[in-house]
Amino acid sequence: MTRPIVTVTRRLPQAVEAELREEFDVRLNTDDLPLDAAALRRALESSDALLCTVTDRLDRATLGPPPVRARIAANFGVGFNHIDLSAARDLGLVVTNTPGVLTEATAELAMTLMLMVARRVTEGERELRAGKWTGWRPTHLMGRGLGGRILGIVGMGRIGRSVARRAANGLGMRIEYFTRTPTQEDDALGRRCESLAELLANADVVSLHAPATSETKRMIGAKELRQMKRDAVLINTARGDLVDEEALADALLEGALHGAGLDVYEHEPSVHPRLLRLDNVVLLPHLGSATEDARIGMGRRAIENLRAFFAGKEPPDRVPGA
Ligand code: 8YV
Repeated sequence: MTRPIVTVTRRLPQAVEAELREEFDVRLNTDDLPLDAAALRRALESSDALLCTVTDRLDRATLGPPPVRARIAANFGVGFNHIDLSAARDLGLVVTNTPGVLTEATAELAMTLMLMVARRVTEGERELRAGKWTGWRPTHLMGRGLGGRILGIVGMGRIGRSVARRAANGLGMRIEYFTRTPTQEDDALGRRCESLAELLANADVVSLHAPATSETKRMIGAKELRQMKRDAVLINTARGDLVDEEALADALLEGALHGAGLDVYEHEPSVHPRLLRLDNVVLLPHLGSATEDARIGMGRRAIENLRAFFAGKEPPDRVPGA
């Protein structure tokens, strides 16, 4: 029996590539360089499935006109804003993602960023490595403690809730949240705000956990940054599209915020040059799900989706709308 051809657009953890080989005719990207539009289109035309990632821009131009051979794009990751779902639907391409398996890893990274910004960790490390540390002194790099402060969570999905629990139980923070579809479970985790403005005005730390959609694009701009407390911290481990980076650089430069911690950017892998020059922002290279457990879990979840699809079943994580 011929096995489905699966083009895997980036290197995956070894265990995942080995498992894929057991069931599929796998085409690996041994160089691990991102595929451009032409290479993605060739993959769509010559394979039965794509196992793709956030670095694959599957927009209408690339998905293009039918026919293609591929019938499913199994995304390695939970966010799918790099895939034009309506173009995928027009092409008859099923799209799946990998929810659940990266919740803990991403929540941990949001906590890491919160502490790094509040306690000025990277400023201290840079100073020490540059040989500029002159020794202990009472006024050296004083940051902000997080215990008892208000954490404002934007978007109470799996990751937002996990951050709420960690911040409340681990750091003793008080939780407020703003979300479009609140549940009773959310009420047990914190106080619901009626508007984003209310949350921004109350929170000492604002952490973004909303998906990138046309409604959430640049939801944090100049106006929203002005609504935040002057000594607040902004954390973004969701998607760069949510924040107007130019406006954030202005706010950080003017001292309108204590600081920011970013793991995602509007134009990855480019980072706004003005952010790169600021000391009160911690910048990480999209590491949210970068633990071995999460990345292997994501790979296995993508395989489960492919397996179900080619067995003629409904894939467990089919993205609605595609
Ligand atoms: C992934 C992510 O590493 O899952 C997501 O949405 O943002 C990341 O944690 C990335 O998307 C891989 O495709």
